Amino acid sequence: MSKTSFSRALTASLLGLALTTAAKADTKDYEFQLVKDEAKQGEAILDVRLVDKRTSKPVPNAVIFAKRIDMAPDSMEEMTSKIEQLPSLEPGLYRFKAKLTMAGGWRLSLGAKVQGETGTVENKLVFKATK
Ligand SMILES: [Cu+2]
Repeated sequence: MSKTSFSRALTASLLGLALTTAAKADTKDYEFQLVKDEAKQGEAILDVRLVDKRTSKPVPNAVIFAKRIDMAPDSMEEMTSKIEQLPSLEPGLYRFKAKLTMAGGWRLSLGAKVQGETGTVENKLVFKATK
């Protein structure tokens, strides 16, 4: 192989690699992030953003199929509470109403389907309930 055809082959394979990477989004490219990592004890509204980590852009219209709240950060994984999803007020922002029955560390676990992606996004978010 001559030097030019080698470099041409290399360029072609790198280009192919770049195209495959760009076309294939993974659910690992998405992440839920809490807007605030503190909430008042009692009835609380939790705002969570879903972002595409590659672009930092918000991701709207994800379907949240699993949600759970518990006190795992304070070694009370069995201490769960009620949580319900509220209508979104802003694209890419997901709202939940939860009853934080005790001050301390809480964990919000979410499972979601993103439009156009196979697989699921699953994140565990930790925050604090204050008195
Ligand atoms: Cu507790």
